[in-house]
Parts: sequence; structure tokens; C-alpha cells
Amino acid sequence: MQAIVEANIDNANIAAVISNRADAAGLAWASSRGINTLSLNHRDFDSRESFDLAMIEKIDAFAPDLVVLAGFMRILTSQFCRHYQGRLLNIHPSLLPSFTGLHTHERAIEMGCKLAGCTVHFVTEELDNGPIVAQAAVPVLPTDTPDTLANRVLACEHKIYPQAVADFVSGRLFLSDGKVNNIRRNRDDEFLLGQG
Ligand code: NHR
Repeated sequence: MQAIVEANIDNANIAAVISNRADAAGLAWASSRGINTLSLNHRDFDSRESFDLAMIEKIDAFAPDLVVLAGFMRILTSQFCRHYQGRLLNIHPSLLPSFTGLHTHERAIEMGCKLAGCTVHFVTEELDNGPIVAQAAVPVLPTDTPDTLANRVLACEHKIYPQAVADFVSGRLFLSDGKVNNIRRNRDDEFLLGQG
């Protein structure tokens, strides 16, 4: 989230930063920069559906063109995903379609993967399975722990996620018929190997 804000993307106005955790460090950080913040505790709701409906109401009050998940750790209902179809992005810390879900770095090391990375994708109802927008890969080193690998991948996340948001905002990136259209796809700079 901070990398996206700090990228100062042309024509992008950060409408709000929202978390399900009132104590999230990102809320204090955003607030100190004059960005609207709010939190909505999922434990105050009796179902995922009612939590997601409340979030939709809060989000839509800002009328955003794009909703960006950045470290958001609650699985979203199909209703939420459908509501923001084509305008909801996530970054996942693996080279999808490998390692959907949690503990991706631990699992990549355990499997003996030689490459790991991150994936920006449009969010669909199926967890970590939406159309892929961008990926970056890093080597997995013999000495890696989940933490050292996570740090190497995170440096890539901070490059490709702001770029994807900039592409969306500029109109170069969009979903059509469930497929990703990205003018940048036609260029060599989409795939970043070993950056960071
Ligand atoms: N929701 C849908 N429908 N589709 C996706 O692709 C989503 C999503 C919600 C979040 C981010 C994702 C990631 O990239 C994301 C993608 C949390 C979990 C999870 O298991 C899984 C994937 C992601 C985020 N959450 C547990 C839950 O019960 C809670 C885990 C926790 O609190 O630590 O919601 O990693």
C-alpha cells in the first residue's frame, strides 16, 4: 500500500485506506499523510456476507475506479468479488498458479523450487485464481528461510504492483471477456527476472 501511495501515480487519487484491523500500521501511516482511513472489524459481523456488504457500502461511498488489496487477509465473498469485477486487484506472493493460499514461501522452499516470485491478478471468486496481470521472479537461494525469501519477493511486489495500478489508472490495463488486456504485455519489460 505504501509503495503504491509513494509511487505518486499520475491521475491517481488515493480515496481511502481501509483495514479490518483498527491497529494496522498502514492506517496510521496513511492517516499521517492526510489520506482518509477507516477500519471495519470483521468480528463485529455474524457472517462473511454481512461484513463484505458493510465494506461495499463504505468503499462505494468513495466511488473508487479501482479497489486494491494490499495485505488484506480475509477471503472475500462471491458477492463482493462480483460487485468489483474488473476493478479489484490483488498481489499474491507466489508465481501463480503455484501456491495459492497461505505460507507460500515456506511451501516453495519445502518443494525445492528454484524460482519464487509474486503475481498481480484481478480478483475473482476463486481464491488466487483470477486473470494474471503481471509477475516477477526471484531465485530461491540454498540458504533461504521463508523470511529471507519473503523479503526478496517483497522488493519485487513493490515494483510490479504500483506499475499495475498505474497501468489500470491510465487505461492501458483492463479486463475484457475475463481476459487481461495490457498494452505493456507487448513490451519486453513486463517480466522482471531477479529484480531487487
Ligand atoms: N478473496 C477472493 N474471493 N479471491 C481472492 O483471490 C482473494 C480474496 C481475498 C484475499 C488475498 C490472498 C493472498 O493473496 C486475497 C485474495 C487471505 C487468505 C486466507 O486464507 C487467502 C488468500 C489471500 C488472503 N484468509 C483466512 C480467512 O479465513 C484468514 C487468514 C488470516 O487471518 O491469517 O479469510 O494471499
